[in-house]
Amino acid sequence: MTVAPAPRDEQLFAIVDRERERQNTTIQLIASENFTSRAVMEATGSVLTNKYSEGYPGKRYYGGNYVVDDAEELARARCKDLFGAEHANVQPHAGANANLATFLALLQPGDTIMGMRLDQGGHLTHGSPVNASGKLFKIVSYGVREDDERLDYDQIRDIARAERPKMLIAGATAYPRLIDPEPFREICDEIGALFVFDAAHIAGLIAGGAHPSPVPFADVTTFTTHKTLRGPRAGAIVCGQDRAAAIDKAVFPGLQGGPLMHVIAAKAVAFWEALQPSFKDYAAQIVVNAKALAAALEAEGFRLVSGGTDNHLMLIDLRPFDADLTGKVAQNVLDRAGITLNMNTIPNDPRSPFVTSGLRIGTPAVTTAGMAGPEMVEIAGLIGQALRRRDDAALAEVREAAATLCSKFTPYPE
Ligand code: DSN
Repeated sequence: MTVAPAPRDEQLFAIVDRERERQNTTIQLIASENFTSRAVMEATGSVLTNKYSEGYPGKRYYGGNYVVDDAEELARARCKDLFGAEHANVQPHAGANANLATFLALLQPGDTIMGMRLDQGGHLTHGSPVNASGKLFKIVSYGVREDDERLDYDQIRDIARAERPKMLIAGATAYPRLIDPEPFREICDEIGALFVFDAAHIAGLIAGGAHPSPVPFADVTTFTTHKTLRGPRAGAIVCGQDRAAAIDKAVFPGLQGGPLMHVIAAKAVAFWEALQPSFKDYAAQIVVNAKALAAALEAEGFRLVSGGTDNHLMLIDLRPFDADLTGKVAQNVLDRAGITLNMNTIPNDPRSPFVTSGLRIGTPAVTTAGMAGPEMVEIAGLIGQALRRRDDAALAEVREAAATLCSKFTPYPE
């Protein structure tokens, strides 16, 4: 007996079509998003989604893994090649899992972790009290210098000397400047701490040679594959052979169950794409575009946290532009104007994280779409226009201009 094919789920696929339309016709400026290639989506939507493969290549708990083993081996080999690492674990479902697995591999509950504070640009998984990291470990944190809103390595060293954490984490979600891995390594060597670099946001900039690689300096480097790296929504870990067994054991069976083989296959595709010479140009262009957008936003009257950017993102402090305009209102206004970005706290923000005084803006997706300098100036102008006027007529005008711009740089025309 054969099973009759199910009728197409029109309801769900109409939603997918609407989302593709949204991505094609509005400007995507969320710093942690990108447009993956068709090949990445093909792998993610492949028959590999059907396979259970708990374990690692050659050591699985189920039969029939001799094919998907090749996919995971390929992903691991390409990941090692891309980052110049001795070992890669490509199974983490997300950056958060990659971080938690790293902590479980190298620490005992109650040990002290030192990371960047969430409200200064850090990440939830670096010790926020509402996250498992903050519940399982003792957390001490560092932030940015008050005057120039940049990391101060002397200040980080002073805190580390006083607090003697077992692990020091570098990496951020809302820090627009270069993070130098070398001083972190020196601090860790001085106090005998482990050094973990969370490269979630900048993995693509590192892979493309636009930012220094932490891999030779860090004990463990974690990252996501879907931000600047432009792969599927997932995470990965690279480290030296000395940490390989502990990391692998912590990911499985320590934290996760069956790996998502279709996503691992898509990671293999993304690593291959990032190994192509053209990815270097892409990574460099992300930064060129970010600098152009930052300069144009300043010309529109916005204050940028730290005065600009060295990477793929910038933070606007809205207060000098309009003291009453919150990040929350600005995000909603821009959504209505066809410009997608997110509200974000700025360092020492007087407002709550649900309201905020800032906006985070990133260039990975618009760069993938093919936009460059002139488009960055146009986008800054549209943001300025929408946030200055905010009435229905103005937002309709901006939305139309955004759609016209996107029609020349459509990510998924087919
Ligand atoms: N949600 C990610 C970001 O937007 O930066 C971090 O996990």
